[in-house]
Amino acid sequence: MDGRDWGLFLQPYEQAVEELKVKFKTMRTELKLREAYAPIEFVTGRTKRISSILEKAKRLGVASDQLDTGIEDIAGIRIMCQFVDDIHRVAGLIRTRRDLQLVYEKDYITNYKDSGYRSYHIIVKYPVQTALGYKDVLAEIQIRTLAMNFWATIEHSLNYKFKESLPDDVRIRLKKAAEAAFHLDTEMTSIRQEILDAQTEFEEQSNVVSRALNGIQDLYFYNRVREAAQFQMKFNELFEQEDYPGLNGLATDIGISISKAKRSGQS
Ligand code: 0O2
Ligand code: 0O2
Repeated sequence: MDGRDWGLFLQPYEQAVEELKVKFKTMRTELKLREAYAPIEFVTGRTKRISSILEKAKRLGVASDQLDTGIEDIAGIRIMCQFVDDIHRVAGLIRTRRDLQLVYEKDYITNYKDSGYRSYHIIVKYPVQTALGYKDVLAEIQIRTLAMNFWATIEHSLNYKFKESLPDDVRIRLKKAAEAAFHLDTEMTSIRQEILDAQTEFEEQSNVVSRALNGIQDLYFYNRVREAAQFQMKFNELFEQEDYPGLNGLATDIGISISKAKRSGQS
């Protein structure tokens, strides 16, 4: 390991991180334009510190000439999402990309770590164009929610401070805090679902109202004045009672009357 030109060694990794950051930030911008909601909140990236590379190589028994295959997270990208569902959406989008190759995935959301750590990791092979030609580098993409990131950032800094010898009570409290962060994610997901359901219900209610009122209008057009007036009275009553299933039934009845009116108009 001695005498290695670290600047030269790290250069393709730095290039991979910069390029991947641009690509995922662009993915966020594009999805926001297309769908008004981006499953990506923000993207960060880093190359691993030399001391961390050496520590990890020692811990995993990776030889100094095998660092590029033995250490998978020298290039690291982090994608933060609002909701757990977004993580799976982003992972799906990464799987279909043609500018990188999937190596393997680690689902630390389902199989969270003993520490309480949760995130979805995807190891990819990414080709960078160097002055001397293409070079494949390994990169680790971590996808996590804002809550998972909040926990992991603080836990990482505490672990660093205590050099991995966290007092037991602190370890236990951190694990509990990880559960609390995940509970927050679950709660936010269910609140979001309720909002989406309320939006759908509101749209369905407005649709049923316009279906009934347009139908009544059509009956006047077919000169079914008495029928139209009766439907209008029934409509007013159901609308007053906010009886949407009733209004739905009424809209169907109105539709049947219109069909009959059309048929008798043709004969
Ligand atoms: P914007 O439009 O300013 O938000 P860089 O090379 O500066 O593009 P790098 O080196 O990854 O990116 O920087 P850093 O400091 O790691 O942060 C990356 C991006 O994530 C920055 O935005 C930060 O503003 C954003 N960011 C960091 N923490 C948070 C956070 O807690 N919430 C949100 N919403 N954003 C955060 P950009 O890329 O400079 O763009
Ligand atoms: P850095 O440079 O400080 O970000 P391992 O043998 O567990 O170290 P492995 O199997 O190679 O590692 O990779 P793993 O566990 O899939 O991913 C390692 C990275 O995931 C770590 O990078 C962290 O960024 C993150 N991570 C994994 N476990 C935890 C955890 O318990 N707490 C926090 N805060 N982050 C975790 P490094 O090695 O810390 O490097």
